[in-house]
Amino acid sequence: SAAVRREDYVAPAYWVRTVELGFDLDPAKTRVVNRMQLERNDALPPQPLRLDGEDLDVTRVLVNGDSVSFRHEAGQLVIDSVQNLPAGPFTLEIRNTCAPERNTQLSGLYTSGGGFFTQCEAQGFRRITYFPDRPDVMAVYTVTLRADRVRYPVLLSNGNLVEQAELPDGRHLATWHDPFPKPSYLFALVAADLVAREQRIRSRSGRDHLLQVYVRRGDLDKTEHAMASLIASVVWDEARFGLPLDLERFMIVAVGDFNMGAMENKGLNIFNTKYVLASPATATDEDFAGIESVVGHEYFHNWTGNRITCRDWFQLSLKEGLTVFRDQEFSMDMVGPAEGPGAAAAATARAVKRIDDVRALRQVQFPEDAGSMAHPVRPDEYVEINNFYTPTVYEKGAEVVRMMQTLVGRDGFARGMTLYFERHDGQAVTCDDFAQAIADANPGSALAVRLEAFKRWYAQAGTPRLQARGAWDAAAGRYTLTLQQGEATAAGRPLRAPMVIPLALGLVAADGRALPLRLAGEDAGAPAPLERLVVLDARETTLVFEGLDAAPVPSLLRGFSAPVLLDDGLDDAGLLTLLRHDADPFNRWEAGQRMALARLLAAVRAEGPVALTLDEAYVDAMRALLDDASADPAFKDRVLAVPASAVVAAHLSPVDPVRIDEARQQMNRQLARRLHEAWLRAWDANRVDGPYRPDPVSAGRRALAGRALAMLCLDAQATGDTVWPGRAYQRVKDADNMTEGLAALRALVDSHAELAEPALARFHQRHAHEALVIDKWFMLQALAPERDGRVFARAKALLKHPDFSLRNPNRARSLIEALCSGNPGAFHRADAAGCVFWADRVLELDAANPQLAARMARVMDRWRQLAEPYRSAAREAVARVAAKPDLSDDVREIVTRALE
Ligand code: HT7
Ligand code: ZN
Repeated sequence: SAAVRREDYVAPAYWVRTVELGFDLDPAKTRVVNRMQLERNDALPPQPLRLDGEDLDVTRVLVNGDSVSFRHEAGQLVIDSVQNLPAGPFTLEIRNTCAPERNTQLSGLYTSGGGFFTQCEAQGFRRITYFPDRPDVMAVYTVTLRADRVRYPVLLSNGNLVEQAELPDGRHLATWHDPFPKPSYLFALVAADLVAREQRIRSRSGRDHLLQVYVRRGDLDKTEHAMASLIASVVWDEARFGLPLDLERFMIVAVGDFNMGAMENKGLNIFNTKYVLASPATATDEDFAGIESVVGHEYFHNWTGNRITCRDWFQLSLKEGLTVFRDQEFSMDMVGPAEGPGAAAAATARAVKRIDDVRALRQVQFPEDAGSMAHPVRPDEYVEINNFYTPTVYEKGAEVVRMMQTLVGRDGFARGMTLYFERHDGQAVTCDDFAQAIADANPGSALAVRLEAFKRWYAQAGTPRLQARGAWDAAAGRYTLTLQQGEATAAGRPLRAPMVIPLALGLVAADGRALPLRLAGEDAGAPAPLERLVVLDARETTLVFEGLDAAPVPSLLRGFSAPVLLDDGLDDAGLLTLLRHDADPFNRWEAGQRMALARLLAAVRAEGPVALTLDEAYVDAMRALLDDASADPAFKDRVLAVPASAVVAAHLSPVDPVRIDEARQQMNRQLARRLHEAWLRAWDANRVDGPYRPDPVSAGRRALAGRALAMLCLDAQATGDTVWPGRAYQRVKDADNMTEGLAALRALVDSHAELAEPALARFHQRHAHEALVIDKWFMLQALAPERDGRVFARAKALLKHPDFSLRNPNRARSLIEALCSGNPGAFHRADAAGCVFWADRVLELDAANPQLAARMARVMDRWRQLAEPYRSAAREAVARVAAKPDLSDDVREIVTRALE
């Protein structure tokens, strides 16, 4: 289909005020009766009524009780006669059927594990019934579900349960009413054989609520953490933003077949099982953290997304960027407070959360911004909206909101949120409306005075580059810092105008002192701060600091205060100063990563075979940190992680993924060898005793112990030692929690130990009935560092494993996505076999589930930047996919953009 453009927005020609939906649920043929109260939008001239519909059979259309004629045009059902009706309300009744069991796209109404589930965002409601399926049409829904009582004992929809009854034919019914007007994408129903964990809570405001987490029988013991996360989310949103739960009942339902992580349907969130089910035996620390954050994210949407929704899909970041920001803040506050007592103690743990978020941004969003799918946070056009649920809209969008908070302060931002709800509660609005509310609540702030320029963050694609160079005048005690904005990374889309960049900075002396930041012209007698926020809004800014008694090392972009690529030109000496002394833990981590990156880049860029030799300065610095008993274990773990391939690739042109992988592996092997004694000490010092708890302190210790074990096994592979692989194998057998068991298995698999095979077999046997654990088993093998083509061959062979299925999105991702996008060193091959594998899978998937296929297709976004022979292999594979005549719009948009 043709592209939809943001500038073409027009308000809907008809409003839908109420919807009564009746469902006779049957997997083969579900009957839907859809009775709507409509009104013409009298701001527009009278025109035919157009309703979206996809893969439906319509049986009857009645207007005010009378049959009317209709036609089908471009995926819509068109009724011409209503334009002759008076502008007042009229009733439209549509009867149609759909086939849930044949719905392999998992969009609309589908079956999974013997139950019925829905997914309506972005445009799935039109696959259930005919409707103006756009977010600015908000209606009040009443839904009646009828289904077999034994097979589907639980019948759920949005809002409150108003009626339940037995029917004579072995069926039963339930009627639900949602008093809040909502867009169709927030509609949901579930009919299945489920059980629920329940919890009654009383909120701060004194209202009682029932919280429920529905899962399949047998999974109830894995719902405690999801429920605890939900309760914490309710408490946090009320405390931090004054936003209470507005429903008597809030339900979460887990389903095994799901295209994404979860969905915020009003009062009835539907979740991928991956983000609900957790027990110490089946879920890792990372899974526990993921559940907390996704449960929070969907819950927070109740205000930012549901109460105030998007006017059109170009505004997606209005709800997604803001809600990611909110879930990041929630997870960080759960680690420890930002202000008041306990804040100092929590600072490093909070920084680790920020480090993890920034790592994710750099690994997925920065590459997106530099590839064929680069788009602004508020895109200008799309063919298939599902392709724009991207790291740019989500994670970069969250950075944009974070910058707003940085510019107006935490309290100012909370005031802005309050104003946003005062102005827009119950409406469908735009990103501009949000930014305006935050600015208007903070008149005179750094945001308000530059609002128009700041909004370029919504409009311009690409990651801005920022260059910083300093000049030190020892005699005058003066340091001059010149900051220049460069072109953004987005291919063919130069940065059109300078961005507003909040730059948090400090100056650090070689002896570790934080130097006072007195700008030229400021009162020399007044105390100067040790950290400042400078707002850059020009192509070039010069800052002059005076009164310094020592040469400073600039610590810029503290806490990653803006999503830019910073080039500060620091050498090893400067980076070592920051690594050791910076008051900002984020920049300490950054300095360590920059040192590692410089070594990787040098090895990859050098002529001839990759030969990386780590120097004493770097090894000593890493050893000192690893042995520093006062340093936080999670922080050490993050500093000692070798930068990801995507992060290295961002600095290279062309990109040779195999050389990058080789350099990374060599670096890991040398860290394993040269820090052997320190890894032994880290292993001993970070054992976690007592029952498993997923708190950040014990998770940090487990992370570092797991890294130590991996390093010791890697080194054992080089020295022929059998003790450490033996210990790891024992752990796979004995560990009482998945974090430690999986880390041990990974240590064996990643080091290509002989014991890897029996360990994999044991692990599989032990967890054969836990789908989410078997996903990990597939993923771990697909992500192993390549050696002589063995990892690729294994991944290919795993396609034929009886547990593998392309139909289940989690399983497909665990093997295909892990190999193709998570393991560039194994995927890119001189014989092009990886690209052939990719094209075959994308085509196979596209026939069943285009949304998922399109996500897999994104692997090739940056094929143009690849070095030969990988580039030609990739181009050929993309062209082969593009040449398929009946390709979905989803995949076609991705591959067409890749070839443009
Ligand atoms: N708002 C949701 C986004 C979404 C989605 C979820 C599940 C399956 C398909 C989907 N398409 C879009 C999830 C969120 O961001 O909270
Ligand atoms: Zn979301």
